[in-house]
Amino acid sequence: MTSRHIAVDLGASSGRVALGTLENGKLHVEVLHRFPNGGVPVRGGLYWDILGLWREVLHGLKLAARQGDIASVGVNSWAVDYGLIDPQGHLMGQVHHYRSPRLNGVMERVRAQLSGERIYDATGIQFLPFNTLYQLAAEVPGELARAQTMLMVPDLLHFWLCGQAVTERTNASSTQFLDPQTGEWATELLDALDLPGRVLPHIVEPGTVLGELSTDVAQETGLQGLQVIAPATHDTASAVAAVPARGEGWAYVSSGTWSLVGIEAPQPVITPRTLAENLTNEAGLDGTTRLLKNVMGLWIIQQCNEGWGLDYGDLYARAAGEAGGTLIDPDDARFSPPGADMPGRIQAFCRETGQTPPQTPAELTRCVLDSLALKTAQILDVLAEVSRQPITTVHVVGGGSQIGLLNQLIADASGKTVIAGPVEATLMGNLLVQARAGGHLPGDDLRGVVRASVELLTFKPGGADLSVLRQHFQSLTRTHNEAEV
Ligand code: LFR
Repeated sequence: MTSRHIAVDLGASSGRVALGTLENGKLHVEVLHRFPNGGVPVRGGLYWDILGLWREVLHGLKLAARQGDIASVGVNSWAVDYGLIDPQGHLMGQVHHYRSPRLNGVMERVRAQLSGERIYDATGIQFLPFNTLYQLAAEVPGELARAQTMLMVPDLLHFWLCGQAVTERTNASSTQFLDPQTGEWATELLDALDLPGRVLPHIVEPGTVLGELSTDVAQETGLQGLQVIAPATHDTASAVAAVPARGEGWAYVSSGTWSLVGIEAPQPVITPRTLAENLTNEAGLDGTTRLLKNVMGLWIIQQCNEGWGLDYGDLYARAAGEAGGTLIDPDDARFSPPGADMPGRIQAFCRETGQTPPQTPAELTRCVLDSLALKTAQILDVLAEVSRQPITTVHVVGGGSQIGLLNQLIADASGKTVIAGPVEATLMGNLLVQARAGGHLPGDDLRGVVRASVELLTFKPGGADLSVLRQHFQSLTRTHNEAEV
């Protein structure tokens, strides 16, 4: 049995349209179209070029049409951002970027109105200043009153593809106003903030057939008779669905612009301890919970490299030759905004914490990678503790899984075996959920298909003794963790 599906994966720094062919229990992924993405600054605001992204998607679909006979298409993207739709079905205004300065101070204001405990008890979601809850609170008065519906970015693209305006569950959970116990919107949080819960669409599960490709899109792209199927539309949820793990005792790192460090739990874990650690309980595939923590990730290096313009392979090879040992807390709020002064921000952090600042691109990169590895190890310990499950293996998936140095550092810092790959976990998770929904994947073993389809690399701990560095890191981050929740 052969089936073919198209996955659209929109990431914060790049997007792609890929064709997946499922044949004899193996999935072959071919990226047909790759395009850059990023925030567009305008007069102090920061936005996504959503129409530009849509044009790239249409272009990718045209390329796919040349391949003939495709069963379905589905879109995933980063989380939390949305568009507002007016009663005529038109997009209102722009789609704001989650790093927009419009959010400065908003989370603090909302938390002064509703207590942190109340928000966390109702949602189990990590406090991040850009959660949709704070974005809605930052809307210009009147905008929400005019809106008929709020659609998350992948939902918006599905709406444009087939006319169905619904929200898919995994991404809905990133808003911080979905109740993981009832599975419904936690509208009482919006009511308490005077925000209109009526704009929230009906929630559907990953794997829901949304409809047929609209006639206008079919005409524009040359694709005929395709179903639009919602995958796990949050990119991290699709990536976790494709983690090639088996059995128990494993964690994952979805490594890219962000580093999402977590485990898959059978149900949400919402306790004073998970609140204190600021862990998130995002919805996963098939009713699972993604108990994880956001770590700033490769964003810091990406922003540095905007100025350096270096080849990433060379940069990481040079970083591997550095002694390392200078550390930052990658989750310090100063590293979140975009900007060419990222090396300066790293150096300032080092100076403030009594360390000699790294100077060269290789030294700066090594400093970030060491810090990311130590942060990952720290979170893995917390996850094992709160879930009462030992973790022995860490699956690193996504673009960052190609950085051998980082994989080895995570193994050394955590004392756990790291298994790296697949690079295209998000695309694979997206494609496999579509294939299953369309009845093309007998059985439920998505992860088995991934294991059969890709080569994985193993990194054993023991390269270096990092106990002193771990202690140093612990003392650097303690202050920050306390400030976070
Ligand atoms: C990763 C990701 C994270 C989310 C962040 C912002 O691409 O989706 O899971 O917290 O982007 O949306």
